[in-house]
Amino acid sequence: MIIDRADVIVTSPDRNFVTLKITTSDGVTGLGDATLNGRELAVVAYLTEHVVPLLIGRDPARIEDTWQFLYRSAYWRRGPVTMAAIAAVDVALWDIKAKVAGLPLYQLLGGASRTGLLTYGHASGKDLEELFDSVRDHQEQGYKAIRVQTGVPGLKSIYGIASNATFDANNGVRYDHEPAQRGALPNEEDWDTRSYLRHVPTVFEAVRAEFGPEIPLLHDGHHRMTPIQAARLGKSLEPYDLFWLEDVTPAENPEALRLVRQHTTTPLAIGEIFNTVWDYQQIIREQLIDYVRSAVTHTGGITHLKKVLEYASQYQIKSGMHGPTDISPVGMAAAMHLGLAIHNFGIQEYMKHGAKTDEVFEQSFTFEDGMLHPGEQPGIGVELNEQAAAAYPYAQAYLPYNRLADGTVHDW
Ligand code: EZ4
Ligand code: CO
Repeated sequence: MIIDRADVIVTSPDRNFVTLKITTSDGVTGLGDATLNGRELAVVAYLTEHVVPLLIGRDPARIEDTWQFLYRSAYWRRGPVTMAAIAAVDVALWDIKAKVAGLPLYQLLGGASRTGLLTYGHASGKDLEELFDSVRDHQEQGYKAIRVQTGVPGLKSIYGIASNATFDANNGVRYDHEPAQRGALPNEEDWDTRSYLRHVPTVFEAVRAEFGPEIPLLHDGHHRMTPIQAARLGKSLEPYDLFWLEDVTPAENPEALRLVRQHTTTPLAIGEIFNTVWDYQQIIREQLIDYVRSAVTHTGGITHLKKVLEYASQYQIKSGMHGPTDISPVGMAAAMHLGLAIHNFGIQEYMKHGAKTDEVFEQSFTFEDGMLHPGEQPGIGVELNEQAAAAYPYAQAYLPYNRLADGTVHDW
């Protein structure tokens, strides 16, 4: 059996998705997610121009060898575009291997280590009233753990707040929240760290008073603070017992977390924009984090993320895989198989996709009582309805960016 063809399919049902479909000489197909939010077509070109020609004629069973070949033969290693492309190949080959074996992929990864995956959903609101409604709505949907993001007085538009206006093509489906916006230019948001640092602890105090001490609560700082500001935030949130505080400082400088760690016992999560084990090397070894945020889609696939998580397991660091709507159902399913199999699973981020996305990607995973399960279908359990996909052509979209009051560009 050899790889006969590989097609890169771009579709934009509720948002843009890039999917690699590998077909073998025996007619077995495998899917991989290569979606890089706001830079989708760079990965399409990387795959189409440089990777697909290398795949034709290869043995689809040689997953590790193909991974090493694509990573090392490029010479220009790492980076989000390269690693999303390699991830798509890797997951598609795992999908094929599991289909050939007639087993759901998690069985090939060691079998189930648990009955289902604890998830967290995204509650948000511009003020407390809206936020409380959103938390209640998530509890009604079954979520047992909830991320809390709110507006900050004085700031017009900030990260993490759901808005039905975000997506015109969304057909009334509320994404909590989808930050990428269709259009020719990125949206500008505003930011003020001092206002944020004053406001956030009051929000968590109110949420604990309303919803009690039991429910695991999470929060995303989205890379905006200096180490000393992040340390202060972690400390000021300690009374509210967060499950984690995410991305407190810009991820390029992992050493910044050392100072944060010295000042707070609030658990820390980072890594949604990391691509390789090298990005994690120091912060895992020095135990500067508690959760690894990488998605299968952005970290070289199952083959590589499994290595990151095995390394993390030596230090009691757990998985907290990235699962926003820009991870396609293919990427989500891959994450679920990996999460079900590994010992050091922590939590899985999960936001429901829109109805159009569910029409394009036929899924066998389930979400019940706040828990995800990848299902028992051979492979990863997702198939692409190519006819449906073709009805939604690529639409240019960008993530927003931030400016401070004086016009300076700030981390988003
Ligand atoms: O901004 O997925 O934790 N979740 C996040 C996301 C990211 C987007 C970027 O594509 O930080 O909302
Ligand atoms: Co995040």
